[in-house]
Amino acid sequence: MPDPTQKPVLLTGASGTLGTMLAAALAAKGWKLRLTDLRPFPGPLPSGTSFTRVDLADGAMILRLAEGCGTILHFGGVSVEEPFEAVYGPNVRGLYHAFEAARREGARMVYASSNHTIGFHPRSDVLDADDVFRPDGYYGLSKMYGEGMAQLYWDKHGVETVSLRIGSARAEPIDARMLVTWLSYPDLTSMVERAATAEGVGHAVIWGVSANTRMSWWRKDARELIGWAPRDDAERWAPQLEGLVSDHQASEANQGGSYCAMGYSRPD
Ligand code: 15L
Repeated sequence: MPDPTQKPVLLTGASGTLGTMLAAALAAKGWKLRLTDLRPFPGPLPSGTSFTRVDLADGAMILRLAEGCGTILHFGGVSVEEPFEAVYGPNVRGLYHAFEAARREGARMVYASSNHTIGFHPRSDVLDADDVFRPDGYYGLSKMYGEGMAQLYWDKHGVETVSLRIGSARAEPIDARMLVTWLSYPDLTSMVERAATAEGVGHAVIWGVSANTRMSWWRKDARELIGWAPRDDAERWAPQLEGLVSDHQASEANQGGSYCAMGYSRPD
């Protein structure tokens, strides 16, 4: 794989919470980062990086920005549940622009997918990464489409992608569900590093979750293939978070939590 300290890496969604964190962490490791987002970058740019403000809707600009890149970290687009029309442009059309750029450059793609692709699985299910999708909203559905796009671009064009099915990536967990789903920033960073640099991944899917004591929902994935092992554990927050649950049945019964309850109208 191209060395990210030698060959430029495009990071979409660079102004978001995860993008900002990754920009700083990867720049500190000497990665040659080209940052992009629709929104301005919040704060000073990490040293050695450049930033270009671009809408993912602008396919020509995305292609131009990706010129010469060996890796694309695709963290751009809508990152929470929103109405269909709001999700569609960035997460389907914009996604296509990012994958087309990867195809044109022969670049490795690291794709920020989400646990909301499988959110309607009950919490009693133990899932492997190739188990059936059960999206819990339009956002999760778009991430499922993204994983499908990754598979298509591998099978048809030989573009390699690691899809990171991220749980709850935050500085700290904030409710009882996140004692299971939390992904620490250091674990996210090491996962992105391995996903960008591991050889021979084809299209690989990884559960993006820390080594949480309570992580009993997600099992087999391609972590050994990319050589990634998380280290952090949400358990130290258990005393204050255990009781922090919602009063919505669909939210507490299913892995996607509150996303399952949004707009819920099933007459149970
Ligand atoms: C996600 O995919 C979202 O981007 C994030 O905002 C959280 O809601 C997270 O999932 C989660 O499931 O906790």
